[in-house]
Amino acid sequence: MPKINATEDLKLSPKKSKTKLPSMYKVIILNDDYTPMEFVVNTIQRFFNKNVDEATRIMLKIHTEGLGVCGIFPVDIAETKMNQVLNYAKEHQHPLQCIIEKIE
Ligand code: TYC
Repeated sequence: MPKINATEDLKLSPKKSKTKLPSMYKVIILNDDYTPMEFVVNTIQRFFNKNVDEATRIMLKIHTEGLGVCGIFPVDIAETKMNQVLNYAKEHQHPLQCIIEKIE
């Protein structure tokens, strides 16, 4: 049957939520040949609130696989964590690298 009132479709369509979730970013630490393992464990504990066992597991993953995810955060927090790691490494004259990557 033809529609008499076209606005009826709008009324019946389900409401779309306008509040969208923030994009999330992985904070990733990279392996290198020079930074001591103990310093990496200490860094992960300090900035990502991990205990020594969790931090050691992540450090060993980075050491064997080349990189490891230390946490997932909204962009401003992810950038802050990345900069904290980079500054801390620089202060201690280690070449430790940290990046962020958007989760698609
Ligand atoms: N590969 C380093 C070493 O053998 C240890 C290391 C682990 C360095 C993790 C960086 O993100 C890193 N001393």
